[in-house]
Order: sequence, then C-alpha cells, then structure tokens
Amino acid sequence: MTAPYAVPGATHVYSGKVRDLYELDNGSLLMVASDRISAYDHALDPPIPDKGEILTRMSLWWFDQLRDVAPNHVISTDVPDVVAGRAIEVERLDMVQVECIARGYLTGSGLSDYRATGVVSGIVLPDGLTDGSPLPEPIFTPSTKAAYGGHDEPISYEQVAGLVGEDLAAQLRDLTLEVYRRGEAIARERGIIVADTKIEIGLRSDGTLVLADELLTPDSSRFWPADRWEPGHVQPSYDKQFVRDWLTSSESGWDRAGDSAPPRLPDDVVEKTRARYVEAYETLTGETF
Ligand code: Q0Q
Repeated sequence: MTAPYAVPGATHVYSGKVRDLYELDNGSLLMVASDRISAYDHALDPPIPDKGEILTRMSLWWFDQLRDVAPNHVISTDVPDVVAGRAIEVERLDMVQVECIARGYLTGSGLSDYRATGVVSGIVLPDGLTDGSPLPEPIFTPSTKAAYGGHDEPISYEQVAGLVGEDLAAQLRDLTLEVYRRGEAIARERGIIVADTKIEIGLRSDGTLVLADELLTPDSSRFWPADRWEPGHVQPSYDKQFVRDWLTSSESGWDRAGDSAPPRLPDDVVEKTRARYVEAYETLTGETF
C-alpha cells in the first residue's frame, strides 16, 4: 500500500482506513491518526478537521487513566512536524493476533449472533435481550484479525486458548475486561456510554502484556450519549450519527446496499461531526481542545 505522505526519518509500514503506521530510524514505531472518518465500511471524504489530533489526545488520556491496569506502548509525543499532535512514537511489540473485544451492551454483530443462536462468542446470554440491552456483566468476545478490508470473525475463548495457549488467553480476557470496566465506569460518570471496545495488546520479550494501538476512542469503541440510551432500537452514535443520518437520507442519493462509494459529506455535516469529537474529548477529559 502506498504511503499516504512522507514522514521525515520514518518509513511507511501499514495503512488502515483511518490510521497509518511508520517505522522510525531508531527502530520504534510511529502511530499516526489521520483526519479520515469511516462509516459503513467506507473511508469517507472529506476528512474531519482535527479528528486525528482529538483522538490521539483521547488515547493518551486513557493510557494515563489506566496506567495502573497495565503498561502501554507510548514512548513519546515528540514527533515530526508533519504529523504534530496526531502521532505517537510507540514501543515495538509482538502484537497478539487476536482482536480483544469487550462488550457491556448488546448491539451490532453480537446482537445478530444472539438473535440467531442465543450465544455470543461461545457465551450463552439470557433470553429477552434487545438492541442496546445492558449485559448482566461485560463479556470477552474476541475475533480474528481480518486482512485489510476484510471483516473480523468472532471466535470463542476456547479458540483463543487454542491459538495462544490457556495462560495467555486468560491474561488477554482479564486485561480486556478490566480495561473495559474501568473505561466504561469513567465514561458513564461523564455521560458517555462505552457500549463495547476493541483493544490491541502486544507482548514485550519478557512476556509483559502492553496496551497498544489506540485506546477507548470512538474509532475503537461504540460511544453512545447516555441521555439518549433506550434499548429496543439502534442507539445513536455519539460521534457518527450526523454522518450516518446524512448518508442514509434521500439528500445524499447514496444506496448503502449498492457498490458505489459514498458521496462527499456536506460542510455542515463535517462541522457538526468535528464538534462531536471535540465535545467527546472535552467531556471525558475536562480539558479544552
Ligand atoms: C501495530 N498495528 C495496527 C495499526 C496502523 C495501528 C501493528 N506498538 C506496536 C504496534 C502498535 N500500535 C504495532 N506493532 C508493533 N508494536 C499496530 C494495525 C496500524 C496504525 C496504527 N499494526
């Protein structure tokens, strides 16, 4: 994949829909958050101004909030000017090849699996749950790491143990659930429901588990405004609702079920979406962006 842009002293390694990874000359990595936004599995245009910086600051805040739970991969925020504010120099880790997901609420693919079988990632759930229902307790619902553009596939805890061994599987589960519990509680106090989250865990050579990637952002988690939470239908997204509403409106002319790329977002949708990222950051951290 071609580099989105050159970064002095860094070699492009990987690009996802909204983030890019570079290797620095000193051997560590540079994790860069772009302003790109994705919805319905499409990277959209135009970028949302400051989104990369806002979510980078949010990850840094969460790494600090959860520093007693586990170490993290942050080395420095002293990064090249071209990515100032939206990149972090990070420790190179041996990344666990499992998407570590915790859910406190039932929605999305978990709801689909529940409706089909009553089971999510091998865990039997009680009857009578609906879209947005809180779960009796948070559950670990790991998935495989899909290739770029593919979809992660849910796997059971037993399958994770088969992949990485029982001891590491138990550590991954326990760490993922603890990060989720702590993050959900902190966010809920501030009026934001974190319905679920995906964390990336890496290993140091001594076997230490380290929190990597981004942490508890609206890109790695479902953020719902707590004051609009109402089980029984799709919950409004804290950050992406303006985008979703416009894309699925007659005004956009886009057919979500078709093959065409989504149209360019109008300026007012971009501005309102930026404001939601700023609001999420300021509400969580108490800091002014
Ligand atoms: C690593 N990624 C994800 C990614 C593009 C993140 C490899 N500390 C690390 C990290 C991290 N974070 C990774 N590898 C070794 N050590 C993370 C997919 C891709 C931007 C950010 N891939």
